[in-house]
Amino acid sequence: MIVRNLEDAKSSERRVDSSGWNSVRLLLKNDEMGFSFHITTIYQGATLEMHYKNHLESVYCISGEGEIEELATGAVYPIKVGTMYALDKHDKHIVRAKTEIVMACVFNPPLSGKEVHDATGAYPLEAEEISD
Ligand code: 9YT
Repeated sequence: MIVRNLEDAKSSERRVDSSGWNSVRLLLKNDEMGFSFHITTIYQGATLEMHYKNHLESVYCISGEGEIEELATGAVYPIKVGTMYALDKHDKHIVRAKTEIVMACVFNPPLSGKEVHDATGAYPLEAEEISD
């Protein structure tokens, strides 16, 4: 069994900081679950364009408010507490955070640890591992 606590993980290597967001990676590839599980905070006012070409992601909004735009269609969906979105077609998208947003995120295949977005808004398939 694997048991971890978000508050402990926040002050460990599991916390990754990037422009407009941070991600605390509670489960990673080396946990051998077949997915990774993160608690992501997007800062108020952030606009993030992403395109996970190598991963599928589902996201659940725990707190905060914003919107997601599906770039292929121009459709805009509100994000509020209880909203789930799944990027089942590796959908290119923009998240806009009206307030700070806290989200639970699952990635398949799992992230290794230290990934941040590249110039195309994607994560690489392989990255440096966190090994605690
Ligand atoms: C909502 C979103 O995808 N933000 C970027 C961070 C990502 N979810 C992660 O690495 O946890």
